Amino acid sequence: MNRRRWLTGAAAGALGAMLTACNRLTTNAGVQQTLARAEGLTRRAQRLVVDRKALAQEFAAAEISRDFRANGSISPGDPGYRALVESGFADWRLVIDGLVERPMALSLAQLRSQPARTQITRHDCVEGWSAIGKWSGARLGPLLDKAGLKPQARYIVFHCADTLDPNVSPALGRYYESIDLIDAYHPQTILAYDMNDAPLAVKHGAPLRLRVERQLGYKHAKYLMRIEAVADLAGIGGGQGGFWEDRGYEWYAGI
Ligand SMILES: Nc1nc2c(c(=O)[nH]1)N[C@H]1C(S)=C(S)[C@@H](COP(=O)(O)O)O[C@H]1N2
Ligand SMILES: [Mo]
Repeated sequence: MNRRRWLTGAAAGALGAMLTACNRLTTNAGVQQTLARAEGLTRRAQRLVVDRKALAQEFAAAEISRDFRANGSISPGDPGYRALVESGFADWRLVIDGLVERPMALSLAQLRSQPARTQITRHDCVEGWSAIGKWSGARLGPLLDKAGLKPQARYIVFHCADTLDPNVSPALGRYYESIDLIDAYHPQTILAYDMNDAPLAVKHGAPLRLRVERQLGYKHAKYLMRIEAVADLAGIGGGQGGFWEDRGYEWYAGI
């Protein structure tokens, strides 16, 4: 039976592999019969989601890196951000808007009183380095439930304060990222305000950064200002779902 092979493809998480496996499946007469049954479809769809819901590995306190490298923007010069740093982020608010029933603007104190999670995880950057850190933050899922996603919402976009590429228009030069709802509701997806038991340092994205532990480093947007629920990613930045995606990186950077 090809079911085992199909599952191997799903576990690999590579869309290409899955599509290949699916094509192999749909040309098999026996499997075609199974697929014709709604139950079979549901089980396969479920299997896909279950794989995406698996937890990233967590580590012991003793394994936390002594020197967690900072990368990309480490001291944004954007005047709006500088002003926020000067005031100790007193005036900073996280806006949650777009396709939500109840748009919100949350202070750091309000975020700290939301359902939270602490986790020690490994950050993997495509540039070839990794580091283990301890992160505490508000779980994104419950926050989105509070805002009330509209049925058309399919992606969550993270708008950041920093301009990483000053040589293009602000819309293209500012950092941003996006994830789908499976990752948004993943239990380890948090808006982190603490790193290694201390408030997030500027170089690591103060006052708030995303941790989306099943994906590579560039998805973990720092300097969060606004979270927007959208139906599609066209029309945001360069349209590919993120600053680096607009420059050729994969949108789904699963690990
Ligand atoms: N706003 C913003 N977020 C960002 C970046 C950035 O330049 N700006 N760099 C990304 C990359 S490539 C990595 S590896 C991590 C680095 O996080 P760190 O500085 O805490 O190590 O942040 C990601 N998020
Ligand atoms: Mo990175």
